Amino acid sequence: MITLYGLPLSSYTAKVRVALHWRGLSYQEREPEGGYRSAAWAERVPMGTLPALAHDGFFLAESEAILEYLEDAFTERPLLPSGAQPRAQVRMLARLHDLHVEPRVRALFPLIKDPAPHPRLPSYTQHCTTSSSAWRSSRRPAPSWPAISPAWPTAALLSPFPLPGACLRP
Ligand SMILES: N[C@@H](CCC(=O)N[C@@H](CS)C(=O)NCC(=O)O)C(=O)O
Repeated sequence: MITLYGLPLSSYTAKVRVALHWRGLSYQEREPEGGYRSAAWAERVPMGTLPALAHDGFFLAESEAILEYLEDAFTERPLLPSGAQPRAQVRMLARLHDLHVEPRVRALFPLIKDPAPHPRLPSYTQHCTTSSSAWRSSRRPAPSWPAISPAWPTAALLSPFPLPGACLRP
């Protein structure tokens, strides 16, 4: 029995959801009882984050750790390619998502609630346009890239993204 604790808007949760679907595993998804800011959730996950996974009494937080657990526990349909270098490339993409893409996407969340144009939106849009072409031309390791996609959910999540830079930093 697998339970994914997550949120619809969370791309960290989406990584795990993609990995579960890729393997054809049946699971239920729900939000923590009382919400992820509750004291009960803090007891299970000290950082109070989502996603988390429960599997036959085993409980784990942190999306990358969960992906690696699924890779080890369900070996029939691996997401990681074989070979040290392709595996390292996929892990690099995962880090890029976790450390650089998601935090900048998250900085835009207030726009959902606030109908007024965000003062930094024009510079963000401009930056996305320029960094998108820069990403394509200089950062994508073209020869081996297709071989690893969609090897790891983050690779699939990340590939259409530009790599936003510093424009959303305060
Ligand atoms: N490193 C964590 C980050 C997870 C994360 O930040 N999740 C967000 C939801 S998308 C969250 O739980 N935010 C609540 C908070 O940080 O208080 C992972 O990869 O699972």
